[in-house]
Amino acid sequence: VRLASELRRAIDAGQIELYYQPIIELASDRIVKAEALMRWKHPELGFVSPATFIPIAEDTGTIHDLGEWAFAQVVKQTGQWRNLLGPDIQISLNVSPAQFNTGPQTFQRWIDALRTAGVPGANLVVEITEGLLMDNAPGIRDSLLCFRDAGIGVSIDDFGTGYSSLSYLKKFDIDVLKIDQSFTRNLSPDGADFALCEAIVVMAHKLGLKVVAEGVETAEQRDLLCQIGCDYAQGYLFSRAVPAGEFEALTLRHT
Ligand code: G
Ligand code: G
Ligand code: MN
Ligand code: NA
Repeated sequence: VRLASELRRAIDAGQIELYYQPIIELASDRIVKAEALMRWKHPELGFVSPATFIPIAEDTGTIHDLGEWAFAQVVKQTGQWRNLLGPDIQISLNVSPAQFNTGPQTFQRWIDALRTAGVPGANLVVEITEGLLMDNAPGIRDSLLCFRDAGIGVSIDDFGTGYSSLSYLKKFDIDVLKIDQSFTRNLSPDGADFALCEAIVVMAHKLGLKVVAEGVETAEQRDLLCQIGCDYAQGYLFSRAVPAGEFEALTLRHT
């Protein structure tokens, strides 16, 4: 209860910050994208994990304010990074299922805001989870069409861990699959997870999708992912999520 009411004020109090975790293109070894991840610096509790406060925000409705705040930050930041890091930089933003409840109007507003800021849709990727696509609400389909028309990428987070069927891959216009860290963690050349990763990459490429492997922590995991043609990797091997200034410095140094 206490966290819930404090979270409502945390945005205005400047306690929420967006960190950015680099996403590396495996073929070129370059930082070409980043995932924006929220951090809450609580005055007494210290750092509160989004794994704790996002579910609270979803239950209490604060997710709408948090989501709008994060989007606005990302637009501003992406506009600056287009100039500084290159016009092809892509920033991905996690969007909760609850943010789809209001239908495509929310995202139509986002598209207007991008246009006003002079940031092309192609610089933004929306990360959603498989569960959202199992919901047959027509608003979801319309929202995804809205993203597609604006050139905004759509990425499936935690791919392979949900209870969903694969049929949504042909029903919706998806651009990227993010292989969940639970598959990446124990990659070994003769293990089941390696076979699963390879199958995901083959399937994705046949469907015209790109693949990001999450939770890449070792050079061996990276090499195995390269071997099966995985497109991108994200994880502690490259960097944790870092403040915007650090991401900028890291990217300028790395490329
Ligand atoms: O970084 P990590 O502890 O950084 O994040 C935990 C989870 O919290 C992520 O997997 C992600 O699903 C969620 N999360 C982080 N930032 C955001 C955000 O801005 N919006 C939403 N909806 N979820 C987020
Ligand atoms: O959006 P998503 O639910 O996938 O958030 C990714 C989560 O995974 C975040 O909490 C992030 O901090 C965490 N993470 C990112 N890279 C690594 C990694 O290499 N190893 C581990 N164990 N966790 C990671
Ligand atoms: Mn994510
Ligand atoms: Na994930």
